[in-house]
Amino acid sequence: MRTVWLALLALAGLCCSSVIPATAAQASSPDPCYDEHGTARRCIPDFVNAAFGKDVRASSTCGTKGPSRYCIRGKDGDRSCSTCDSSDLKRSHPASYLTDLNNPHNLTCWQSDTGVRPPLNVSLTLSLGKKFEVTYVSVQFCSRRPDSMAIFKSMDYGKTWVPFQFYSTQCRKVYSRPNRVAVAKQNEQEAVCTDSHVHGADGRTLSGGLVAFSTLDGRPSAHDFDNSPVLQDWVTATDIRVTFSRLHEDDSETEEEDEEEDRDDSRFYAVSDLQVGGRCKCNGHASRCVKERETGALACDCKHNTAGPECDRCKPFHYDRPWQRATAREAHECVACNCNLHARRCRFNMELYKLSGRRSGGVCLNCRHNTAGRHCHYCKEGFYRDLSKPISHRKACKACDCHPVGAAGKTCNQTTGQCPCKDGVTGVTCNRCAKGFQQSRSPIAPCISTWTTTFKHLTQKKYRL
Ligand SMILES: [Ca+2]
Repeated sequence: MRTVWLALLALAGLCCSSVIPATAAQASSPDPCYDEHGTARRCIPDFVNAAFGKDVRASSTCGTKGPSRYCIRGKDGDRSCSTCDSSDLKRSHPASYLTDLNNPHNLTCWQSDTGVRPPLNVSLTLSLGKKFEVTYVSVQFCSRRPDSMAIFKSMDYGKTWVPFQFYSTQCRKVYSRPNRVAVAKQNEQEAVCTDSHVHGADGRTLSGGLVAFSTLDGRPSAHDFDNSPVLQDWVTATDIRVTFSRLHEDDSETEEEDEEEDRDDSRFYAVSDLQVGGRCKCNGHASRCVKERETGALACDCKHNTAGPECDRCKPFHYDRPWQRATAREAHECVACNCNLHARRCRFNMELYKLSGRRSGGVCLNCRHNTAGRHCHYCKEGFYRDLSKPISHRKACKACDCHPVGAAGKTCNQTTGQCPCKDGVTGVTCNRCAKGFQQSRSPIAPCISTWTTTFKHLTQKKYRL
């Protein structure tokens, strides 16, 4: 198990940056988010040590309030003492040593404060700058492993924290949790407590300074991660915090003969490397994360018509189907609304999407060029289709121009453009009298039958007679 971890850590150590520079070579290489036919497919950023080079906030660091003495016990049992001083580079143990390049031949270690009353509760807080999907968190100690420590994560940039994992020889006493409880399907998002950092599977006491927490280890849905929103959420973090709550108890037992002050000198935590192995979270829609030019913030280089820091929504005008995370089988790219080039905005409608058999749910907004409809696919009232032009043409819809007096309304036939004419009126726009009719002065009946007028004249004559 440990060998696997070491191999994993070594691998993560190789790729020491979470940002891959956009070089000319990369720009010309095929985009991993599309196959050779240009079809969208899932893509994910490289696996990195997301902690590398990032700032870590330590609640306690030795030598920051002036030089302080500390002692360590060697393998032969001898104590050797030194001074920690933050103003002296050779004697300082700053938090930046937690995430610098980890060279096994020249370990650089952060150290918590020593002194008469050293703090026993010490925390290390690391901001990843954006959401990551964390595979493991590892802590490599320079001192002995602490008796009790916990790993927390935040998904909202440090506003709220939830536990990832507890380690203690006294889980109930220190963290009020049972020791080594198996994770069931119902509580996959729960942190467990274990003494495995001290006691190996065979009951042996573990030596060496590495404590590594694998986020998916022992979680039932891990093999079906693609279809487990619970675990996708569980591994997501923007910040990581490691807290040490208890030193290793053996220290005090073996040092009973030492003076009180000497004991305090050796009561501190020291860590050479804090790693957060994982991938920049882009929901399968980006193959890399880049620093935004304006803000300097880390963000996914979103493809598949997605947008947002984690490609967690569809980009504007691509709301024809709902946003979805990509899976190994389906890229779930966002699709543009079909507005026949007449609208720049659209919205998603779930009812229409369901009615279409989950194919299309986009509704165009503010159709221009006198068009109307969900897809701006017909002419608005008072206009008709010019069939000599395609519907996407700017002049696909012509004004009806119905005659204000001759027509009975302003709306014409959508395909022929024929306006509704009053009795005796004719023409596409109802602008002239039909055969056998002549113009009158009445706006109600602008054309009257010539026969009627003759008859009227005759009768009038009759009456006069
Ligand atoms: Ca280091």
